[in-house]
Amino acid sequence: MALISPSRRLRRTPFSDGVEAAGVKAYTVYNRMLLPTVFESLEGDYHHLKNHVQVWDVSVERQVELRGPDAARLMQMLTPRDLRGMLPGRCFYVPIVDETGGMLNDPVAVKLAEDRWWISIADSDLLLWVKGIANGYRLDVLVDEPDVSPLAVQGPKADELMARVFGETVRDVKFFRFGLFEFEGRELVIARSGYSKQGGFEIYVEGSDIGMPLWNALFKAGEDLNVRAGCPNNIERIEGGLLSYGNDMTDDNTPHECGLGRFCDTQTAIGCIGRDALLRVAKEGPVQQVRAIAIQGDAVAPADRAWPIFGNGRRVGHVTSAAWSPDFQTNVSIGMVRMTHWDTGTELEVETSDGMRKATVQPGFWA
Ligand code: THG
Repeated sequence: MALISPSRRLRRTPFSDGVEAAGVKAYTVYNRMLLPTVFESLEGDYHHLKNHVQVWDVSVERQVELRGPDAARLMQMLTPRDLRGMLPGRCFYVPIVDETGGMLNDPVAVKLAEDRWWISIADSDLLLWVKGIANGYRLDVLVDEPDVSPLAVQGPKADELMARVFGETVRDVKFFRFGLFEFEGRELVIARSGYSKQGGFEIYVEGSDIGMPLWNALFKAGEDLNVRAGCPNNIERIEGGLLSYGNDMTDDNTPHECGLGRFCDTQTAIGCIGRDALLRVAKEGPVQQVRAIAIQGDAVAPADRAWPIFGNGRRVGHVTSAAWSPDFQTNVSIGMVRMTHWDTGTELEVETSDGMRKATVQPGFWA
């Protein structure tokens, strides 16, 4: 692949200077912003993430802020997950659907107060959809993108590093909840969450000016913990079954096809724009669904397009993400598979960029 040409359209982040100084080797583009993908190597980063602690510039997880009396009403219009029981201080993983029940995004909703929410978005222009709804329904709510850039601290030593910078009480933050912690006189939202299965936190850095001071403080405090700059790791996230919007799902998929049925309460999510459509598809059940799939043979190339899946010689789906797993000693992948072939243990063939490979449906996260 050729290099990415820098320009103003391709936004830098408050931490880009630190990311560059740390020797970033590759970027992807996400929400029109730079997202690092490799520092040492995909496998080197993977082992380090599982054993130590990393600081990730995930500024690309842009926030859509809802502020005003109709904020909660608007939030419920966007998702089939019932938000009535959600208290301030909580984070919810929420499918966002359009009027056909198609997935528009799979963000984390952060409830700051009854009338103030952040939607921490995956890679699609959700701001435009939300602004359109707020204005079309004449809701009393302000919708914009604040100067908030998440910085993730992930890995088994994340608690130790965070306690050194923010104090011991940060250890008490529970999964998918947040607290307010001070840094240089500013209150920051810190949640126990992040796009890995290794545990850790996400700091919602409010104010670009404190980005590099915080970055530097974390690296200084973690010298003896072998802290490194890292990024969402494609091997680790496929092993862990974390979906990637635009890769593993698009607006052609319902949440049920994405295995996100457990985050839908379509019966009681009154006001959700896709509710009628989802009530219909939920009754029938999906005819295809995401699956973890082991692909035999040596390391495959990254899946930069959908790889057709065949069962008994017929097309039965496609692989959407794949990587060689050093720990599992096989290629791990995520694919969308028709119901006739989605049972655990089903033998398949995948037409990878490196030719046809045998593959097997794994027990997993969504079955
Ligand atoms: N954190 C924040 N914003 C984000 C992401 C994040 N925006 C983009 C992207 N990631 C959104 N997608 C996901 C996908 C999975 C999870 C979070 C965001 C996730 N899932 C857990 C799981 O599936 O095991 C837990 C879900 C739950 O139990 O609620 O963490 O990572 N701020």
